[in-house]
Amino acid sequence: MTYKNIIVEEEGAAGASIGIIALNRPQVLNALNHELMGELVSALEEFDRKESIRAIVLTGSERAFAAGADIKEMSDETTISIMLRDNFATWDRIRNVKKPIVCAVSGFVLGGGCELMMNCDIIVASETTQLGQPEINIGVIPGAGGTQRLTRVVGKHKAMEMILTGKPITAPEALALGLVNKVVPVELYLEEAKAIAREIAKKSPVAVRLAKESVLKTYDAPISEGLMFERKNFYMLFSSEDQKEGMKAFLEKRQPTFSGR
Ligand code: CO8
Repeated sequence: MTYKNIIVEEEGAAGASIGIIALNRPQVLNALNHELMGELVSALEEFDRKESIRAIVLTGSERAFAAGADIKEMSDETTISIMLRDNFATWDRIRNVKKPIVCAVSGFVLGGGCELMMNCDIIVASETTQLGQPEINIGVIPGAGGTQRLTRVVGKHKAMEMILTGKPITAPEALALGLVNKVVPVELYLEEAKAIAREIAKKSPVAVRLAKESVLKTYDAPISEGLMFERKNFYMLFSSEDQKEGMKAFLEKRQPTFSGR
């Protein structure tokens, strides 16, 4: 299949290859629009079906893994339009990928970008990575699992700080919090992620599949309720003047004035 917003490759020995997907919208720092998300899920599911692929690497560019959901595309949504569009159905399909996904991040890992990263299984970050949930700066909240997954990984107080101030953290801070597995120099982060994927590719694919499924079972079982709760609140914010003002101000490159309505 040919894709417009991602680059898809396979590497390695026949029968035990790894699949590599790179997000590729450099002009907007890999902002996640509907088209990119659709392509990403198709590519992930294609690798999941293909027997010779044993592990998947998901990456972006050195400057940005992804700077979040596409604010331009989202800015005019209403509560009803965004709910009916149900983009999260696409995100839910990422959760159902059976093969391990090693995420190689660098540069900006923000908003939906951070949430996408947290859907992966093992994370390698470059030293230049900045990770955060800055949605509060544009009058909304994380909508693709950020309030739930970040809290589980880093704990309540750090999650509160990140989500309520919108300030990003550095790669070494993320490592200390257990949000990423490894931090390596920028020229090595993709290679390191591929090395981990190749290591997994040598194991029994059945054992790998059941191991991933088992870890996610404990991790995901009670999360579904939290995800629905967060989703409703995210939709509700598209009725607010602050969401309109926050996203408009971003697109007009000015500071927002929030009214609290
Ligand atoms: N959406 C759309 N365009 C973006 C985004 C984005 N998230 N981020 C950057 N861009 C665009 C900029 O508008 C700019 O475009 P142009 O050149 O046409 O003006 C280009 O990318 C380069 O960006 P900057 O000039 O701003 O680059 P800087 O290096 O000065 O700044 C930053 C980089 C700090 C990353 C800055 O771009 C920024 O703050 N971006 C927005 C970050 C953000 O708020 N992310 C959260 C978005 S909301 C979200 O993710 C909710 C997820 C919920 C799930 C939704 C599923 C539907």
